Amino acid sequence: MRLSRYFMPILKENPKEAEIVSHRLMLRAGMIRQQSQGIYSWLPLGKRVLDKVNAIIRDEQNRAGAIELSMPTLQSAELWQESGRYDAYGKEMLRIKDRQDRPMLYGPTNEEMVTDIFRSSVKSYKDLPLNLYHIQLKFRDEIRPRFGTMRSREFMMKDAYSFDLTREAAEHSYNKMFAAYLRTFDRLGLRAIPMRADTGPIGGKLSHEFIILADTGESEVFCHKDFVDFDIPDDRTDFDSVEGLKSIFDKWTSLYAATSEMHDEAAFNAVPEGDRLSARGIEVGHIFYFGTKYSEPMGAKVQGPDGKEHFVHMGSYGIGPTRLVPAIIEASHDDNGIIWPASVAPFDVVVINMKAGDQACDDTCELIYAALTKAGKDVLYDDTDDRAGTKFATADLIGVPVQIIAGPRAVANGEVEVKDRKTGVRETMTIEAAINRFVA
Ligand code: P5A
Repeated sequence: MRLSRYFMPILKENPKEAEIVSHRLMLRAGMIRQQSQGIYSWLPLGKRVLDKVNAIIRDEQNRAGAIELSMPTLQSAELWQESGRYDAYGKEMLRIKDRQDRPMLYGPTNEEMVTDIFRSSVKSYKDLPLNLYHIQLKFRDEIRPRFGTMRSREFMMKDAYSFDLTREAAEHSYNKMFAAYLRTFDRLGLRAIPMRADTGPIGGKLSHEFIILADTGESEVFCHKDFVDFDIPDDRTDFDSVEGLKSIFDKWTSLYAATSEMHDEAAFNAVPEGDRLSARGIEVGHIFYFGTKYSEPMGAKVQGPDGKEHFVHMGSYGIGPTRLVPAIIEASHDDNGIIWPASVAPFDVVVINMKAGDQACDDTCELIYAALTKAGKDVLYDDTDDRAGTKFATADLIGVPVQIIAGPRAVANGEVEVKDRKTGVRETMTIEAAINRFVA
């Protein structure tokens, strides 16, 4: 992508409305734009990051056996009247009437709709287990939308829904998502700790919030500090192994970890003082087991091996991609801007032409740009005629992991500078060596 032809509206000044660093940097880097309170457009740079986050989420959902579909954002009120949540959900639900005066709503979550899909076509235990998910926009009329896309009214969610014949089978489905979440957040460069949490309007008695420790987090959390160094299930994890997944779940729930709503002061005080971590955190995911809460009132049942009908046991599993992007920034930035983990960076490398219009600089940059693009890298080429200082500041602000800098003096020697955004270390090397770093 040539910067001269891209759309990346950088802000020079710090936006006054932004209270936390991720919101400030997302606005300054031209990643998002607020359209109305708590409702955002994702501009091209932001969209690239969001897409990469979603690709990792999708990959790990698929690995764990979940199957992707797509459900609508607008839902009929009737389904919610069946489950009893239409009245219970309260003011957070945006209620709409269509031209026939039929009550509709912009979905805050999809338990009812997916239960309706399930009951219409699954009739036998032989079709279980089943886990259906999608990545889709939701709307919650939050009383205090804030911090940009961290807590917005319209936001994206990956929501998965599992169906099983028995409670034991449903626990295995829960453990699959539990392990998939640990892997997902790790691949996003984050350390997320599962904590016992309040189930709120989704319901049920068992749930875990996945929390990233951050001073700017909205949740108050308490946990054993060993969680910070626990091993993540690797890519040989067998998602069909009941014992294997149970042992991952048992290990990751063996020590104290709870959000403030579920906090048990006495149990926390039993943790040796030096091991106690009391901090603030960002909830980036939340998984639930709620048994037959929706299947019973909505009549979602299957025939079991005993020939009898059984209401299915369900769970639901949410991740917030539009919250994850600012959460990653909260965890990874410096005074100059964002530092993206390579897995979600909007571009793999930025090529900076320090003297656009100078033949040697132009030729060198074009050569590098073409070679890296051909190698399948996402390359941003700063071919604008801005001052070198402005270009460096922009490259640091948008946080691309590697910068290749081509200035007249180095280029005259057949060389460029390669800068690592995270460490700030700069190395001079031949043009060929710079290319080979990515191609080899
Ligand atoms: C689980 C999937 C649910 O809605 N139903 C379907 C269950 N869970 S949840 O905890 O309420 O939300 C899941 C995740 O969505 C993100 N999230 C938000 N992100 C940005 N702005 C918001 N207002 C917002 N509300 C929820 C969080 O990451 C949450 O863990």
